[in-house]
Amino acid sequence: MRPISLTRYLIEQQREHGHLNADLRLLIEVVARACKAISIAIGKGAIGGVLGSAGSENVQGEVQKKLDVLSNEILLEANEWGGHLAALASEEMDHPHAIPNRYPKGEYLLLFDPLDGSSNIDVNISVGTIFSVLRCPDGVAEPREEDFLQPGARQVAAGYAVYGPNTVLVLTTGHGVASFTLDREVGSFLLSERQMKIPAATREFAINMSNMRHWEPPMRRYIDELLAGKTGPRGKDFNMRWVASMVADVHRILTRGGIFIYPRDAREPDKPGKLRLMYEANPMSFIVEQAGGAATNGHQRLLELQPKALHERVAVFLGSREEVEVATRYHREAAGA
Ligand code: AHM
Ligand code: MG
Repeated sequence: MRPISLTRYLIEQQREHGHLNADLRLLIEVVARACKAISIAIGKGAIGGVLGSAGSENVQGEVQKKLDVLSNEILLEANEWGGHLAALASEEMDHPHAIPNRYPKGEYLLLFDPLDGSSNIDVNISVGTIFSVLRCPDGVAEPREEDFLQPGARQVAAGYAVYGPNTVLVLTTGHGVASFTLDREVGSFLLSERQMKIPAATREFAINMSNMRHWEPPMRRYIDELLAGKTGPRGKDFNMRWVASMVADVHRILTRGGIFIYPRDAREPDKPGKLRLMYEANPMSFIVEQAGGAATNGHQRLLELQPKALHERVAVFLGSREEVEVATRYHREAAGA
């Protein structure tokens, strides 16, 4: 069978299901094209002069890598002029970015983490780009921060690119999850899986165990029970994986199941987690739910949370439904809910 390109897939979705309009299709194609450019830059590594620190800090006080800055610029430049966006926001920028007046404006808001897992760049381990698409509220011509603060359930599309041994784009527009692999010679993303599904049960978990001493009691209880294996309360052995690139960990879960957890912990008591609600948790939750999995903050469905700030952090439990349910139940019980 002839391969199906991302363009053809999107046009067929538009024709068959009518849930994609021309602007949303353009937006997805523009983001995919930017991901190709990022993939090429990453692929050059040391010989492209792209490794190492940029010598700057982002709004979260994290040191930016050269590739964080470059990926952000690639996504900005690609998305400014097409007329499909009302505004965009990035994990690497303090405030929303307005579309310059010389370009037409569209009805969508785009949010992205341009390069997720950046601690892995210099050691040649998979990193990724995560994006989320919302509709600009009616009647808003100059979107401000509050216009972005919509619950994840209102996303109209979300996706990620994982830059690993191959570059894969995973996409949902609310009708299941499809994946595309970059054909480097042809330069296009080709459909590799039409409907990704996360198995409900799993024997694999992903968490940074070095933070265990900072965890809350229900978190410890859940992991202690997994570690107890066959002779423990769960009655089966579990395996552990932690790439420290959320995109790569989530991609493994979409491929073969598992639970990914970045819980709240006592290191920074005023922050409810490490990962960002708008740039990481919401798009990944939308994808995971569309693939039959579940996603919570330990208490509530992530997609129902009302965001309070653009760079808000949140605890994340996502992946195979049965495990997310057990971990969430333990947290709810501990809270007396
Ligand atoms: P980043 O967006 O600054 O790269 O941070 C997010 C990353 C996730 O990809 C990953 O799951 C997590 O941070 C790893 O954190 P840790 O180094 O604490 O294990
Ligand atoms: Mg990130």
